[in-house]
Amino acid sequence: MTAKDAALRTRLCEADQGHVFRFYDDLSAEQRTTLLAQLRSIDLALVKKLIDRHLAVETEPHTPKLAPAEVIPLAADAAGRAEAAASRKVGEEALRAGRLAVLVVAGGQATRLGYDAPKGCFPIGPVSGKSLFQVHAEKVLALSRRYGRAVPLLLLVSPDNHGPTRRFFEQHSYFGLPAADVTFFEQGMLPALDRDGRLLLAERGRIFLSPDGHGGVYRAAVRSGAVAALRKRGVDTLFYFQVDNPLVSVGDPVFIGHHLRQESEFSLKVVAKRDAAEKVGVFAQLDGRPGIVEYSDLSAELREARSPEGRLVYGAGSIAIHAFSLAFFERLGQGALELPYHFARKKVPYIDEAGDLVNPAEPNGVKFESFVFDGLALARRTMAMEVARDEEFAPVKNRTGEDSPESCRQAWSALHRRWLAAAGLRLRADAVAEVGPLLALDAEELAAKVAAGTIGRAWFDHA
Ligand code: UD2
Repeated sequence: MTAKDAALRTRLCEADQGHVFRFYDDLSAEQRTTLLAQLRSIDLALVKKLIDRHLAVETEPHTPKLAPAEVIPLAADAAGRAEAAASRKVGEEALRAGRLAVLVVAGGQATRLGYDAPKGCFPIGPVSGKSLFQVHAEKVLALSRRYGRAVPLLLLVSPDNHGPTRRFFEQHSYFGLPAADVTFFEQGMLPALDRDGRLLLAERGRIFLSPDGHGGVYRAAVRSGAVAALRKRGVDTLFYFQVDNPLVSVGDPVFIGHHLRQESEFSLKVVAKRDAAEKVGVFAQLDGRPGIVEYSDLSAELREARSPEGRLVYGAGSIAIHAFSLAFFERLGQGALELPYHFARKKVPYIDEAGDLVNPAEPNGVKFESFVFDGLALARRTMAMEVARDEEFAPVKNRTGEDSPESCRQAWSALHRRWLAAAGLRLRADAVAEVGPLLALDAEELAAKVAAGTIGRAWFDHA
């Protein structure tokens, strides 16, 4: 052991974590290197804070006082449409000036979908079978062509899926994007702790670590140098979304325009919840600050509460599409503002004192995560805008049923059938539709291309 490693061991022993070296002498050289690297990556001061705040005292989680929050409604009337048009102009100017970058969070484990590769590799296009990554990348490419400026694409990955994600992009020549405009950066990992606050060993020479939640995106973006690189090329605004939603309108200029005109630091899109039980966080005022209350944290009474007109009082469902000012990202990522950690008790398989693997029947460990949306409470100004679910949100989360590949493809095909119909093209009643992003990013672009004869009617008029 080098002097540095010995010092690391001393620090761990002092933090009452010396047990992680119990099997050290029996490990191979390679296993020792892996274990030491893992241990070096663990922020012991943070672990101590998590123990002090969440384990040492049996506190009830704080239940914030809720009130509905202000949301820009769907632009249904003339005034709304005029505001949207004014914002579109501002958003388009920002795109033309190269001020926007796109950020996709793709570090999650896709457990519910039960898919082995990174979720972004999942084939989803209803006609083309394109992967989620391809659809997102092509939208970025189409955006850069439309506004005549390169749009950098950033992907948050985890140490576990970084390699396969990067390889997937390489194998597909970055889906037409310049490789220099695509950046992968890794989120942090956090250990799970047992009830006494001790690190759990997944193997004799390996600590159990899991991704630190999408709230880790701020720190990871700053630490990796990605934020500094964006600033250098003149980017000051980030468009953020989750890898699992192929309907996202990437870089939506109306949204970006509202965000910029309101001088918001953190903006979000919401949809009317499908029903009280839908598993999306709800945008609301929490203890007087804007925030999102996660579906699992909303009491049944508040979840079901309805206004006299019959609308859900807490019905502004977050679809995890955000805009950020880069300056806010920097402040959070540099640690000037601190996000809270959420914790969950889980069954974590571990190696016991005798060196045997135990598969616990009851939760034995606590996992910690931070959430990107907890940044809302820390932003100086925020903006929320309602959008139509059937135009912008069809996530792939579960294997079957709601929010599954099948429901996603159906929503996608239905949307693109409407685009085609609005452009005056007729499809057979049972035909599945998909308009590639490089052909058209929205209904207006499609209609304009059809009107200009760029897209032949002959393709379609065979009903
Ligand atoms: C998320 C939101 C929910 C709603 C919904 C919309 C949370 C806690 N809840 O629910 O309120 O907006 O999405 O679809 O976010 N990820 C990482 N690193 C991590 C964890 C997650 O990059 O450590 C990414 C993951 O790859 C995915 C996204 O974050 O793109 C969402 O993660 P999820 O699928 O766990 O969140 P979900 O569906 O429970």
